[in-house]
Amino acid sequence: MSDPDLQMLRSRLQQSQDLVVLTGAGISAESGVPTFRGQDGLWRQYRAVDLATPEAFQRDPGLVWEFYRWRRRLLAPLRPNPAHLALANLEERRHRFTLITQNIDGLHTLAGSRRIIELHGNIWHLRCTGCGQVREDRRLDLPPLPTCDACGALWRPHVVWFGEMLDPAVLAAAYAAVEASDLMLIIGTSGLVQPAASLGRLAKQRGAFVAEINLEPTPQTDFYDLALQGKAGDLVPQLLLPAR
Ligand code: BV8
Ligand code: ZN
Repeated sequence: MSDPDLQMLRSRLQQSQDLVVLTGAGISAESGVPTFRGQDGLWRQYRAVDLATPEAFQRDPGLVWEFYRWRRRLLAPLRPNPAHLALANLEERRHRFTLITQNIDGLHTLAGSRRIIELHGNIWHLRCTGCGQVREDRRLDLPPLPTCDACGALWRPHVVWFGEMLDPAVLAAAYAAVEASDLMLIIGTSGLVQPAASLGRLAKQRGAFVAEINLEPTPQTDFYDLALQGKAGDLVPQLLLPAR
């Protein structure tokens, strides 16, 4: 990535009116969170795409809870990295900015971001399969099959599994932000999971300038205006933080 690209994108950011940012697992990689498809990929150990499904939970809720308890324990000591922090800092300076994330790790919230659309939910939130109540629960010693104290039914992670619809209100908010944007940054996502992967093209169709930040090209790169190759922890602060 040439510096002129970075400078050009920095000035576009300063001129833009409505910014939307979409993040994926790559923005949390430098915090120590395993990505889904990397060498230490989450899918490797667990074939997570077979476990993050309603069928797997129906078939063996204990195994699915074992997977999520393992991920919660892994995430608990991890902290936001400079990319998360730069986005939180930007939110303080820009009100017409929407952060959309595919990540369920909660690191954007920990970094201080408040206006976040969590497309796939949050691993620290539980939802009751009986009465539907949702609550935040950060305990690392959840029982093997946690049950709701109100109705006795099983809790499940309040995340969107493969084959499940996204919350329509969440999705509508994401579409609205993308359709209103004149600039979209897509950071650290392989662009393989739908419907998140189509948001960049939607922004492009609506006339926004779309830039991707990733270690490498993705199947979506050719549809975008610019691809900056490098680590999110390096590039995002250089892009977003006010010139010193
Ligand atoms: C839906 C929460 C309608 C759970 C997640 C067949 C049957 C059923 C469904 C489908 C099907 N075929 C297709 C589908 C649709 C399916 C889908 O897209 N499947 C894929 C696998 C093809 N989608 C769904 O099911 C969605 N719902 O469509 O509903 C419907 C209903 C019924 C039937 C059909 C359709 C729901 C999808 C949500 C799934 N839940 N997460 C949990 O995590 O436990 S998805 C999960 O995986 C993440 O949230 C994220 O979205 C995705 C992983 O992608 P990335 O974030 O991009 O991470 P990845 O590791 O892939 O890439 C990391 C990137 O970062 C890489 O590019 C790397 O180069 C880069 N990187 C690494 N380090 C750095 C970096 N970049 C910068 N700096 C670094 N340091
Ligand atoms: Zn309940």
